[in-house]
Amino acid sequence: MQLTVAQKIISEHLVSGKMISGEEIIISIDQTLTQDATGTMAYLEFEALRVDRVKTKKSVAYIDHNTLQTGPENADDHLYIQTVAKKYGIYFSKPGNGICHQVHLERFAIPGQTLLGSDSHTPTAGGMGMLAIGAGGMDVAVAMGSGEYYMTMPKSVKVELKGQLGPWVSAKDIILEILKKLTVKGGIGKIFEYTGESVKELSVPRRATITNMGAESGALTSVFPSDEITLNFLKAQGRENEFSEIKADKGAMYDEEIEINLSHLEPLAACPYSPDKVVSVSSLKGLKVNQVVIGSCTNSSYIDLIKVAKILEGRTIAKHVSLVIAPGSRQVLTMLAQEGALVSLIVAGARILECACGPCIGMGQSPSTNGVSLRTFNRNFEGRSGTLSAEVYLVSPEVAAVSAINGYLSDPRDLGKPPIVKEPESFFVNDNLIIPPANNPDKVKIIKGPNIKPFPTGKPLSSKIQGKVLIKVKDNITTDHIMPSNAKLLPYRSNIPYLSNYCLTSCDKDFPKKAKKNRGGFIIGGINYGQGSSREHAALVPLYLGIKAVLAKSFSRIHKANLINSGIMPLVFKKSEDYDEVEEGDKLLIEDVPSQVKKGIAKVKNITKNREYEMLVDSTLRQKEIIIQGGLLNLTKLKEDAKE
Ligand code: MIC
Ligand code: SF4
Repeated sequence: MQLTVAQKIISEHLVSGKMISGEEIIISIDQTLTQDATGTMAYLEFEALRVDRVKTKKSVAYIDHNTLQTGPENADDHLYIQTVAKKYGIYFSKPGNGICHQVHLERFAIPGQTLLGSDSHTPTAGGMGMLAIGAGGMDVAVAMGSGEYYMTMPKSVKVELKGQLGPWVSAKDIILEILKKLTVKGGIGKIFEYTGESVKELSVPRRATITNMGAESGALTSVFPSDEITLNFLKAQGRENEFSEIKADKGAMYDEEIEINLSHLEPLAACPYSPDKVVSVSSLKGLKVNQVVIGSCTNSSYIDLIKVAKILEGRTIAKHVSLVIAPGSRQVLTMLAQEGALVSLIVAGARILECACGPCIGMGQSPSTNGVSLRTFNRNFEGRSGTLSAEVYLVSPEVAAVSAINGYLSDPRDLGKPPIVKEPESFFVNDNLIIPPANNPDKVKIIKGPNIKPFPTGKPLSSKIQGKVLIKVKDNITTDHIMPSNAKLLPYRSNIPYLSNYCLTSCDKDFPKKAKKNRGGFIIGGINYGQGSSREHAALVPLYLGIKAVLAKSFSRIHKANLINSGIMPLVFKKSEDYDEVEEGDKLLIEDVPSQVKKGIAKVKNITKNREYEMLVDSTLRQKEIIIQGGLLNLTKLKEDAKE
């Protein structure tokens, strides 16, 4: 049988199930990654599983999100993660070493292997021919403990790349074009597989820009073949022995096909407040910008920043612009320094930040009130920058650099010929900030600071559930709405009671008060509820507030899994008119809950309006079992107890 790249990797890792789209399968997981903002919770959950050592080939814990350290909380989390990593067999990437996805691509990603990461941009490693999937912390904890992951077999979409990119048009414009076509929900249940004559024109970091931001379409993941380009990158990283070739078979079958002619593309920008609100840069030409930020796991590789340095060389940024640059890894920063490019950046007026997520997750550098900020990132959701009224546009590093010089959004093609830049033949390799696990785990003591609070766990489903509708929200609500992340809140990622005071406050500032007063209730959502981040806090915090179910038109993949893993029911409106009818304050009642969940259809009574809604429990058999037991941890413990 002829297979696609993803089908080849899945078939080699298939533990059980049939490779038919929509079917639940179990795959073995070779590698996991965590970052610190989701990692503390993931490791608390891992500890609760009572496993001695991770079962994966390689697990890595990164510190990259929470690096501002305005109090002891961040550093306490780092210490907890470092000690857990040492004890349980996990490599630890110290703060300053770089953003998890960039460092993973450089030092750990292996073609043909599987990677599960507690961050939605884990698909970055798909640029290396890996099957790399983002998930909630609990799923990653279970994968570390068992070496396995349950998932729904996706549909495969062939993305055929043809033609050549024009001058000043980049990999970022390819993925922006795809998002424009498909929107932020167009990838749900799918995997994008890149093929075509132009794939060979894209280096691994450029491929990784595309697979990274493919996450914004809601796709399970995106993958490139592993070919001579992959081999060259691995050679340059001193890891050629980890190469293997993986290409789709001729005649492999895809469920859908898209064709992108690269020569038709132009520089693009995503407008506030969604990565799919894409227009041409030329149509926005002249928009005055206050801030330009270059960095994030999408666009902070060596090739991106060396290009920026060449553009800025000998020039000065506009008087009213603040230019901020956060290199993706210490490897990138060191090479910029060695080659003198760092001097060009500094002299032009750039503010250099440490190698971390930084402004991408609102950890500093919030724009001014109503400020216009151009960013090379992947997300521009409302408020994510830390300034609610700021307007964030997502662009390529080329557009960002040229606009920083001009002070207004500029089409770089007006500048004449682009600088010539090449991928290096060898990267600077120094892994001294990656700490291997201990050989004598029994001697390692885990250190938990006072801000690390126990996480809430769900209760097995009771037969009757009732409560009020506490909030009704619109389509495409992101996890940034549900559980905001910024410099003030990120230090509390291991403190659910504290975070609960901010849940959904950007939609209704009184939501936490209402939830506490009513001892929980229901949330009503529109289409694609919970898109964006993998943070399971967006489920654990509602659980803490007593939320019993979220009734929505549809859910994003990771958030839905996080709700189920915490024991909250995600229910889907069978008729969208019912969404229109239900209002905040309505009293809802669900009876015979466990048996309705098993059947897959739940009748929800709206007592206030004297109406009944049919809701789908659109979940696999295993997920239904998890809901009935009140969360994945309860189910896992139950199964373990049954074994003993
Ligand atoms: C993000 O880009 O939104 C984050 C911050 O990396 C999240 C993870 C988190 O919330 O900690 C993600 O993408 O999963
Ligand atoms: Fe970090 Fe931003 Fe990438 Fe998320 S999207 S991992 S916050 S750099």
